[in-house]
Formats: sequence, C-alpha cells, structure tokens
Amino acid sequence: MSGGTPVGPSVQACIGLGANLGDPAQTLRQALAALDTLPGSRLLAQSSLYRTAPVEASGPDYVNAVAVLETGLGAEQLLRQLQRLEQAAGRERPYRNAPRTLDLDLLLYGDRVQDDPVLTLPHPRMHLRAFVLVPLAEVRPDLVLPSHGALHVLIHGLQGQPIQKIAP
Ligand code: A4P
Ligand code: MG
Repeated sequence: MSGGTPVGPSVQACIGLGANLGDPAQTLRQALAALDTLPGSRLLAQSSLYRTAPVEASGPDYVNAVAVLETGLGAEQLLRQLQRLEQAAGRERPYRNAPRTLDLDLLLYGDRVQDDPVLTLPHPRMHLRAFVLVPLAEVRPDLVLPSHGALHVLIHGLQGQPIQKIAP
C-alpha cells in the first residue's frame, strides 16, 4: 500500500538497525515489522539479532541487525521514513554517538553512490564495522560494496569488535 506517498520502480535497500537503551531486542523486532509496512515496500530478508560492544561510543552493549527492503520509495523518502520510525521509538540526540533507543541507517540503496551529508551512500562507516558487516553477510553473503569490495574480505580484516548472535 502506498498510503498516498508516490512510489517509483523497486530498488533493494539495506538498512542497519541498532539500539542500546530500553529493550533493544524488542525494539528491533518492532522496527523490522514496521519496515514491512512502509509505503510501497516489502521486507525481503532480516538477519539474526546480534549483541555487540559499543564502537567509538560508550554505554551499554548494543543489539544490531540488518534488513533488506524492496522499496518503491526514493532514497531520501526512505531516509525520512526511517527517521520517523526512530522518533516514534523515542530517539533522542543529546550528543554524537549517544546511546539510543533506535538507530536506522540506510546502508545501501541499490548500487547508488553519493556524497551528500544529508544522505551519504553507501553509509560512510559501514565497511569498518562488524556490527553492520556480520549481519549483512548473513542476508547478502556475496555482496560487494562499491569502493570497498567483498564483505567476507572486509570482515576478515576487522579485529577486536566483539559480536555475538543472540537470536535467529
Ligand atoms: N546521514 C547521512 N548519510 C546517512 C545514511 N546513509 N543513513 C545523516 C542514515 N543517515 C545518514 O545521523 C546523523 C546524520 O547522518 C543525519 O542527519 C542523516 O541525514 P543520526 O542518525 O542523527 O546520528 P547517528 O546515528 O549518531 O549517526 P550515524 O552516522 O548513524 O552514526 P554511526 O557512525 O553509524 O555510529 N556501536 C555498536 N556496537 N552498534 C551501533 O549500532 N552505532 C553507532 C553510531 C556508534 N557505535 C555503535 C553503533
Ligand atoms: Mg543513524
């Protein structure tokens, strides 16, 4: 259902989900269900949930996951929808990398590459982060990132980022 939002041809988008405040696992499950209800969109795949140590951040451990969405939304439209879901989950932004109830990052939008601070694609730090790459490899094992190469090579090069699968 488009619900009045104009939708175009379908693109596969990968979304990184993260939370470390409240009940992160429950929040991520609700967010995965909500992604499937976005206008012109369908959830194609979701990774397991992973417990991860904070990277360049403080606070409790995170729960992270990755979703693949088939969507007719444009990339900026999709980002706005993700931000709306973050707000609905009580997201606050007191300082950079602050603990959060829900973070939804647009990792990839098809094979689009753009360097705009409002929306950078691929997400500019995704290739450095086990909490993104490990769940992404579960749902798209053969993925090759524009500029950075094959996921399995990138994961092999990452050291010292504890990550543990907690739920299917
Ligand atoms: N923006 C630009 N490109 C994008 C994109 N591809 N997806 C802009 C989403 N947003 C994008 O985002 C800040 C600005 O980035 C927005 O205005 C948007 O227009 P934000 O969500 O307000 O802030 P943020 O979440 O703190 O930034 P970001 O970039 O998501 O942070 P990082 O670098 O992803 O780090 N450790 C573990 N273990 N697990 C985590 O999930 N997350 C972070 C956040 C740090 N450490 C973590 C985790
Ligand atoms: Mg974010």
